[in-house]
Amino acid sequence: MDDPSYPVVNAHNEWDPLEEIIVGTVEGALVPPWDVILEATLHRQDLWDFHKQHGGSPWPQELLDAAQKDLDEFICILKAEGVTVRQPTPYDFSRPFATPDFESKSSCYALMPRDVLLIIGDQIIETPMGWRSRYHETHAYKDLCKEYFRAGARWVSAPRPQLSQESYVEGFVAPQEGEPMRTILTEFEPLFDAADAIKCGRDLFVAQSSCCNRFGIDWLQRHLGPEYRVHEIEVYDTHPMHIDATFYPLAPGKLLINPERIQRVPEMFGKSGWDILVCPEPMMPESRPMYNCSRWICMNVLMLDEKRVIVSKGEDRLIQALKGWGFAPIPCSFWNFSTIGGGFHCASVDVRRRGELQSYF
Ligand code: ABU
Repeated sequence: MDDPSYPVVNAHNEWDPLEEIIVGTVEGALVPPWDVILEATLHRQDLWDFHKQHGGSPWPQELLDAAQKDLDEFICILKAEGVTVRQPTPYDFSRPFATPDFESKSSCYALMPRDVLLIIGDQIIETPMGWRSRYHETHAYKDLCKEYFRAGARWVSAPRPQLSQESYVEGFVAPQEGEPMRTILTEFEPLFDAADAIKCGRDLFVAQSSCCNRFGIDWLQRHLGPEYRVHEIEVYDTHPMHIDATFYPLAPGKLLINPERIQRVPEMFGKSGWDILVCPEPMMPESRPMYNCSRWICMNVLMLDEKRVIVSKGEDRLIQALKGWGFAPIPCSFWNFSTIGGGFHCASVDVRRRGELQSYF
């Protein structure tokens, strides 16, 4: 950073020029231990058995090696594009733990900082995550948070959830395709992952999911105060988890949407002249096992500025579409990382983008 007077943490949207980012790590990653919430998040039921059998153990080495190779390429591109890359502190995720309300065989990983830390302006918010096995995941980021705090950032934690049985709908069964949308969370306490929200200056867009309830959205709005408007987006997803493969403002006036999950774009976009960019059908083969997300993870790109966008190699339809929409795509191999984790947006959290808080509506 050239200018020492500039905030060390500063992120108001998804597209201001990116200067510093935290990228997750494959090191120590474990298969998430089986928990009721996995039934609500995993799109493919045939993968439940894998989690039931291997949950709490390291991912097979060949999957980890392949994911590491993708992550190395991602980091290499970021650095070559002038972005400072930070990574979490190594943490032993294998230790079992218990609270008065639940027990977990282990933690999971620090693959996806986007879920754990919500950065709004100069503020880092540790989020009240809904997965019991991710309860202590924030520990892998504490060193970075302390460093950013000492350098001037604000740093808070949302109310620590209890994640007792009262947080989850008893006997929950995820809807079949075409059935009305429902989610596993009750309104017992505020819950959300950082990736359930997406930033667009003074406006934030959030969708209820298997990690985010209405109470969490209300908490976020009240915490951020009247400077911000938190909008709940209606999505259709039988296994909803996060908004960043569903509804993604890529640049001023350009909103990328998942055509299967978004039936109605809020009027404010049309009224303000935004282009609605419909994500083409993913190209990842359907046969590829996806242990943590869906093929729509192709939408989970990362903007380096209003033009440059890191996008998965192999997603040629999306790459062509992005070019046609005026972007400059930078392809990076990522299907192997996505197999056990998520996309570029999931695998990172932008710490500093050069820009000011403004309204785009
Ligand atoms: N951030 C993860 C998105 C998961 C999915 O929609 O496939």
